[in-house]
Amino acid sequence: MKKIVLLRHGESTWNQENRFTGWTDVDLTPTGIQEAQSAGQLLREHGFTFDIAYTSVLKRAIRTLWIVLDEMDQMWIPIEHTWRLNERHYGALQGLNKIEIATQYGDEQVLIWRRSYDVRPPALNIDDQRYAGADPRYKDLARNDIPLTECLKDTVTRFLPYWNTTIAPQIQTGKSVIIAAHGNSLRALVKYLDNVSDNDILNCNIPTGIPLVYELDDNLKPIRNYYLGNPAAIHEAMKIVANQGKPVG
Ligand code: DG2
Repeated sequence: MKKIVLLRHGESTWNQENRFTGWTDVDLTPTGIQEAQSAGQLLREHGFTFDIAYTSVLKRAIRTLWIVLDEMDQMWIPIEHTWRLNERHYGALQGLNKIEIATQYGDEQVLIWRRSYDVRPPALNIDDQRYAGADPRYKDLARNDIPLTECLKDTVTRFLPYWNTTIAPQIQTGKSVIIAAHGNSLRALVKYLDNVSDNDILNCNIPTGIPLVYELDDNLKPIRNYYLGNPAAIHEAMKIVANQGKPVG
């Protein structure tokens, strides 16, 4: 039996401000740092050790991974960064407040933009300052690979080749893997691993900073998955994520 750990970064400044983040490179809040520390402690207490780590090129995920590995005294393991694990690109919504957008467009529309499988949020214009084309970390990408917006399906399409060619073979050879990434790039992986239907993935909300363990058979088919930590607190954390796009009152 093989085990992998998926971890959404700890709370970011834009999670705290309830803004659509996507490819914007915001950092962790003090709460996010604490969440990452607790995740590392939990993993250590449960006897996890890792051979290799994968993360995005966004600092909220990278820093979370550093903190976790520091808590585990495993900072020496190789870390691979890939844009393919970046958060789903939120297009022209990036930077906007989720509640304000829900007040303007209705919470149904926001739910569709946040959680539907194949509906893209409004796209950025190529001359928008938020367009990632001029960012040096993406300089080797083909222009078509730099998104103007993405739905979850697009995120699955860009992430799966990396899973198939890079991460899965490492797991197959017996390496113990942690993936520190984002709410929606991890939903893309969960959808693939568990073969979740396009409809059911709407209800999947991944909380910040709580390790999600997958036990896999030799063909990397899931046997079971579970979060580490207090079930009531985890349930509450998922509810908080789900409600981020709902107007108050
Ligand atoms: C959040 C997810 O991404 O937001 O892009 O706003 O995981 O990097 O904080 P993350 C964002 P929701 O899809 O849950 O609204």
